[in-house]
Amino acid sequence: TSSSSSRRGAFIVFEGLDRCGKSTQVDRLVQRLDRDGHKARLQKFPDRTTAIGKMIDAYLQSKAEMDDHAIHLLFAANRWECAAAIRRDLENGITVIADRYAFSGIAFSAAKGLPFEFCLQPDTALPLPDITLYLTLPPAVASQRSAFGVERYETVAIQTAVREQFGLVANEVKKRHGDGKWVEVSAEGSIEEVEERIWGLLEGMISGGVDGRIGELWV
Ligand code: Z5A
Ligand code: MG
Repeated sequence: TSSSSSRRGAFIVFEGLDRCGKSTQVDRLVQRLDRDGHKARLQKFPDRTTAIGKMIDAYLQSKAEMDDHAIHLLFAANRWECAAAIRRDLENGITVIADRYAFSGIAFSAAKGLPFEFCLQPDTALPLPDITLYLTLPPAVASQRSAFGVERYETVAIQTAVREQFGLVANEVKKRHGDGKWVEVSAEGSIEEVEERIWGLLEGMISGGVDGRIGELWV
């Protein structure tokens, strides 16, 4: 019989286009788990608090220019500097919920024209999410939610190119790690409706914990 101590926390990633509601849903999920007395931690990517994160923040706000390859590597480096803490928390039974991850990194850089294989490489062997929820929203609904912000990438043309690349990223995840690792979830409806839809998908994995070692991305 598998004792509960052999089970680790689940690593759950939220991805999706701009304004589909990732941060809203991630916050609500962490609050729900806190209320239930379940140990959970939110990890935002980019993590703008680190030294590398501050460089990324300046780039996103167009306060700094950067070569496309260089900023791609910085986004990946920003994940690597958080990787050991994610692994440690999972092993200690803490559920880690990430707001964006390597898949955003690949989709945005590939949308700018960098070779797909180059984009995959720097995140190789990062902790593998147990599940990635890809929130989907028809562009017409997204445009009603709120105006685009002022950050780089927040235009219709870029978001359209990024959506296409997310499709290729999804195929790659399914091919290398199995169909269950990437799940599309409709982000249409009220915040509460989307929250319940997400909870239905995650409840078992979170409350039961996960068996087995933490995988490595693309390996
Ligand atoms: N980027 C990259 O290039 N490479 C990388 O490796 C990584 C990221 C990790 C910053 O990301 C940029 O970095 C991003 C990708 C790139 N560029 N773009 N685009 P970020 O995560 O910091 O971006 P953000 O500023 O948090 O925005 P967001 O993530 O795009 O939005 P969101 O989190 O998905 O949506 P939200 O903030 O939860 O909701 C948006 C609005 O809709 C808000 O007013 C909500 O109250 C409202 N909302 C939410 N849900 C609903 C429902 N159900 N109904 C109605 N209204 C709703
Ligand atoms: Mg967000």
